[in-house]
Amino acid sequence: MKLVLAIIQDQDAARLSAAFIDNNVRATKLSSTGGFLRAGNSTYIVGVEDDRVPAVLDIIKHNCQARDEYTTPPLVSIDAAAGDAAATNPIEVRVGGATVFVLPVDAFHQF
Ligand code: 2BA
Repeated sequence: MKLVLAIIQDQDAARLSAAFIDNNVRATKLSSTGGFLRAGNSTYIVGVEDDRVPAVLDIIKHNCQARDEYTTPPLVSIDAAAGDAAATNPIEVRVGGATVFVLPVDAFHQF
């Protein structure tokens, strides 16, 4: 058995949840926050038999799309001693459709 951890954009969550249900994939959705953009995203935990991992990855791949987002980096200090800081220009980042980890599962219990 494997544990698939998939971090996706919130905009794709409803579609992905529906696709999991349609394909009889059991999943748990967590609300998460990206460390860089500090924006909300969604993390899915999916426990699945080894032979179904490729199908689960395929569902994620086909229901999550990459998008360009803009973020403003933190103020840059130009004279720390004087406490001066300059605003920085927004930068564009390409946020992936999905960041996915596949982990081995030692044991699975449901009580
Ligand atoms: P965030 O950390 O908010 O990152 C959003 C996007 O910002 C990233 O997209 C990437 O394009 C960019 N980015 C992240 N860190 C950066 C940095 N230090 N310098 C420049 N640009 C940076 P993705 O790579 O597609 O990641 C989307 C989300 O997936 C991330 O949101 C984070 O929540 C998660 N993630 C990505 N890689 C991860 C990892 N190795 N471990 C845990 N979570 C990860």
